[in-house]
Amino acid sequence: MPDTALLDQTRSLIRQARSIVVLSGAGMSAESGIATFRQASTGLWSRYSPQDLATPEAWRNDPALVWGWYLWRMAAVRAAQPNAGHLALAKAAENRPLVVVTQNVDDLHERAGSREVLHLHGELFAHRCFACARRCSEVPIPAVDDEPAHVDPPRCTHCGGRIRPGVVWFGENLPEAPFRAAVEASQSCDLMLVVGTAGVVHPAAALPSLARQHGASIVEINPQQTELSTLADVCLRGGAAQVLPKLFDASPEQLG
Ligand code: BV8
Ligand code: ZN
Repeated sequence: MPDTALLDQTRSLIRQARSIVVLSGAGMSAESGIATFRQASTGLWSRYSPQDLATPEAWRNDPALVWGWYLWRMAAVRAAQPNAGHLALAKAAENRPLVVVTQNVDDLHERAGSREVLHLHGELFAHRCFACARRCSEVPIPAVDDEPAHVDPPRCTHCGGRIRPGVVWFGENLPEAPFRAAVEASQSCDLMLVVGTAGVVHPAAALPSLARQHGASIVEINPQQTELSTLADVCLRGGAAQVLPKLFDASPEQLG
């Protein structure tokens, strides 16, 4: 847990802030039991690197393997609960302007009650047709297991095209509206909390320096040092579920 002086310094930045942006990455969901993007996945999926599977080439190459991987992740997210970090952010947004900009494709921020969530890399449950882009609401999600099952993606009822995960793969453009809103929020906030990201995936990783160029203070919340640490005014070395409640929930005497 970070030292009290750094927690106090961050709490006073929060008190003074007119608008706060929280940029979250895979580490935000780690304490909900969701493997982070670069942590080797558990079980038999560990022989696949997410970087290789989260691409249009992998999909064209073996859509059943990629769809099986996403089904496994959908089942894991369905079985997970928002953690104390997600809940602290949702509560904090009730009485101050706070926007969550997330690189994550899970729905844990929303399930914790966050209402303003900008998904830069799409959403795990927003399946759409690869051919005609029509949304597809429900797909059968099997129970969680480690088997990297090859599952043929369902077909679009409208055009017969394959249904794909509603996420942004490497080499694909980010969705315009959420990214534009994230850029605007980063340019106008006076505090950005960077939570649980290694800061290597662009253009999301450029948002903290954009915020800093526009005068924002930057606080990193991560047990490890990252590419973004040198940019931060304060580095809180701890887990999101431990640190965020301390920043928003606790009264000063509870800071221990
Ligand atoms: C694009 C959806 C235009 C899929 C994901 C500029 C420079 C360099 C490269 C590029 C560039 N511009 C574009 C690129 C290429 C590429 C890129 O950035 N490559 C990188 C790898 C070098 N970017 C793109 O392709 C993007 N598209 O720019 O379009 C374009 C078009 C064509 C050609 C060029 C440009 C699209 C990127 C989106 C990819 N999709 N996700 C899916 O999920 O399956 S990204 C994926 O990585 C996840 O969304 C994840 O959120 C994200 C970022 O990773 P992190 O969140 O940082 O997770 P990671 O595991 O790495 O780190 C976890 C961190 O948590 C660690 O620091 C750890 O210490 C910490 N942690 C652990 N436990 C905790 C914790 N923190 C707090 N509490 C804890 N308990
Ligand atoms: Zn279709």
